[in-house]
Amino acid sequence: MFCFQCEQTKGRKGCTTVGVCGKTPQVAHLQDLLVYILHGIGIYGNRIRKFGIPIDPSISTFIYSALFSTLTNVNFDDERFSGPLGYISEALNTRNYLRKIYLDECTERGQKPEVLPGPADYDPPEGALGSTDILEAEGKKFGVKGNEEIYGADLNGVRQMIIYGLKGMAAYARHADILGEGSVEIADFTLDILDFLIDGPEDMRHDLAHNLGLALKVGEMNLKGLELLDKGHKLKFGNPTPHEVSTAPVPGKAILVSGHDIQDLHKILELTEGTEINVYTHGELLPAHGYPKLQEFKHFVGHFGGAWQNQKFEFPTFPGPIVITTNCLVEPLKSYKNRIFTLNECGFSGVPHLDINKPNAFDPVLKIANEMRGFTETSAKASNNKVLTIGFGHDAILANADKVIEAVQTGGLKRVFVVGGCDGSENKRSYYTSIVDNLPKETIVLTLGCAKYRFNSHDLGMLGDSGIPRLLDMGQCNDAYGAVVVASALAKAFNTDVNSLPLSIALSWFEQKAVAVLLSLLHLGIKNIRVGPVLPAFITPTVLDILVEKFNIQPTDNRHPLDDLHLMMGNE
Ligand code: FSO
Ligand code: SF4
Repeated sequence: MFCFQCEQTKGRKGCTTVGVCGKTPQVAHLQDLLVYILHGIGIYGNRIRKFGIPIDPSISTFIYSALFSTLTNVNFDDERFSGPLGYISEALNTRNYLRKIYLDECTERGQKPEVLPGPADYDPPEGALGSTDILEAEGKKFGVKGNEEIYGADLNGVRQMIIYGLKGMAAYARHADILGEGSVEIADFTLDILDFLIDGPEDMRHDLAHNLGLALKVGEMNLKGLELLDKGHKLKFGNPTPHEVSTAPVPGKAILVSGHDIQDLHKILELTEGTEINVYTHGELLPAHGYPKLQEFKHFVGHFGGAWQNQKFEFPTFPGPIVITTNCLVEPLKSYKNRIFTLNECGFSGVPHLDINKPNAFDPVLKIANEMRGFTETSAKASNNKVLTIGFGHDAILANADKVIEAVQTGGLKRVFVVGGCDGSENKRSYYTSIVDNLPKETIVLTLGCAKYRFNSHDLGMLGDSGIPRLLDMGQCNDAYGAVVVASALAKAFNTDVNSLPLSIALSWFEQKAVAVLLSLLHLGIKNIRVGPVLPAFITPTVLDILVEKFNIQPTDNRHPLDDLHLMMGNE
């Protein structure tokens, strides 16, 4: 196996024997095979689309879902890829379905079908479907390293960045889709790019600048997806408002819900309403407490735990079943493997996978919740009790725009910081905490994503007498869209561009959604972004030089946060 798609990749080069995340070589090869076949779907889908034949939205839903399943910390279950009803089998069926439409249309038009490359006609050997061993062996043919031989390290790195950005974009598009906010433009773009990477004109495929441009285009499409997701959340669950969330458990039976999917959480709240079971959020679901529709549930009582990487310490102490709606999932310990469940694209061998939209599918979770003691008076009292203030979406912040503008004009607000993204276990991530903890009092911080757990309980107080808290939790990593809206609104108010605002961004990255968000920011032309804790292994020194020259990207690796803070405060 060779995988270098996330920040924690082994030795900053690539995971080659087993993933640092726990991904097995089997799953890594199956995922490589799946992505290869998805290119075949792109090749035919793109041609059909260009014929003017509408493509059923279920095709893009499947592509997003399949790409999502290959993100870091999502699906570790080989059978979900290789099984008779697994992703690979469905990808082949989808590719064959589109191939038939293409060939039929060529016949109809009296046109000779094109001779198309690899994944357009690839078929695994007879009897392979359902066999992890055979499909794994097939996947070995289509890994990252093979591409490197063809394209060289620099170009291959950019091509992989396009794929990883596409994976992140697909994850967000999938969330938006579920909320009824699908986009034909994003779906078409996905087909186009999957097609281009294999069958685009050779000179363009080998052109570094062209590929960098495509990576920014992924960022542009991702931004559209984030906007749709923001819209979908608001239409369905109301506009987030500032809200205090308790981490003090309530005595009684309990279910913990983790991941990003607010729709699933809402469903779980409906399924548990009227029972004696309380529902808690974990990880990236904390922001769900800010939505009015979810606040209506009396048994939606609080939040438990911190960022994803602490699961193994925190989950054993949660006295009820745990439901993982999306990433980040890490290998469950024995102590809670019998009470953890996955939904959607998530999976882990031996962990029950549920479709909560099917009648009674959620019963096993309810059963365990009822059988377990839940929080007792004593265990509730012994817990780490904090109050976290959340719900500062872009509308809530812009409702105070006049105060922010006044504070800038009077010198009460010297700089706005955006510090957020993903968390992880490396010590180097304390960079972000140091930045936040040492900010001058004439600053505010917008934060989002699970990176905020490093400082979201720190008391930064208020911005002078403006009534605005200095630490504003905008929500999930996808709410990076909100930060863009706020920055654009401020730029407009001050009749300038985002790069001329007193604004600094420090992005903490971990997986492919963060790659997509970074590409979105670069697509907007935003400069001077700090990125850490270490740079992606797929960005070579040559490509980094280009990004530094164009965007003045600043790796935080080996930088002292206080030196950086000094620079960010206008001393660059
Ligand atoms: Fe974090 Fe995980 Fe939200 Fe990521 S929980 S690391 S960028 O999946 O998506 O911020
Ligand atoms: Fe390694 Fe990250 Fe790939 Fe897992 S997802 S195998 S940790 S590079």
